[in-house]
Amino acid sequence: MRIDVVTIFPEFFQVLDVSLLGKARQRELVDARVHHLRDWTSDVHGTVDDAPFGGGAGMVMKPDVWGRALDDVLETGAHLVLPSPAGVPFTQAMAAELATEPQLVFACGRYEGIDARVPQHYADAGFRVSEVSLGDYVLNGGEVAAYAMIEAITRLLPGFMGNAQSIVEESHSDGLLEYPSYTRPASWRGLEVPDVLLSGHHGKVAQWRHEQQLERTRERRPDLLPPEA
Ligand code: 6GU
Repeated sequence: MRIDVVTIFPEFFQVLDVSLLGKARQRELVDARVHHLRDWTSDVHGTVDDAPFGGGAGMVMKPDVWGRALDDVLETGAHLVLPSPAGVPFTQAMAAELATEPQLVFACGRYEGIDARVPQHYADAGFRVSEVSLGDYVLNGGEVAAYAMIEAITRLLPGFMGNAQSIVEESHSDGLLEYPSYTRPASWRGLEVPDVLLSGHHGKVAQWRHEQQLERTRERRPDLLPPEA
C-alpha cells in the first residue's frame, strides 16, 4: 500500500520510522511518504493560509496551495482522506475498507481547516474523498489523527501482524469490547486471577470471556449493543 501525507509539520511523522509500522516499511509492505505543504507555496513567505470569507476567528488553508500539492501527489485510484473534527467518525469498519485501497493521501489541515472547495474539487474529479474525525474532541490539527488512522489501517494489511488471530479476537472486530486479560503471577497484591482461567476448561473459558465482553460493553459502551428486545 502507498500512503502519502501532506502537512506543514513533516517532523511529526518521524514516528512512521519506529515500531511495527517502521518494520512494515522496511519490508516494503507499506510505502509511506511525507510531503511538506510549503513546497507548493508560490510566495517568499511560504503562505499557506488566509482570513476566512464572512469573517470569524482563525485562518483557513488556501485552496490554490493544496490544489498544487494534491495534483502532484494523488495518483489514479487514490483515496483522499481529510482528518477533521467535522468529519464522519473513523471506525474499525472504515479502517478495514481503507486497508484495501491502493493509495491513501492524508491532507493534514491546521488552523480552522482547509478551504471547503478542496474536497469538493477532488470528489468532482472522480477521486474517493473522506472527511474523517477520530472522535468528539478537538485537536490542533490533522497530524496526530492521520497517524492514528494510518496505524489502525496498516496493521490490517495482510502480513503486517505476526499473529492473525489476535486481530480476529480484539476489541471492535465483533462489535463488542475485548474481555479482560491476565498473566502470571496468579496472585498479585491480594488480587486473584479468575479461577475459570486456571481451570484448563476451554469451553468454560470461552463462555466466561464472552460474558465479560457483554458486561464490559453494557457498562462502558451501551451504544454498541443492539436495542433491547
Ligand atoms: Cl481528524 N482533526 C482534528 N483537528 N481534531 C480532531 C479530529 C481530527 N478528530 C477528533 N478531533
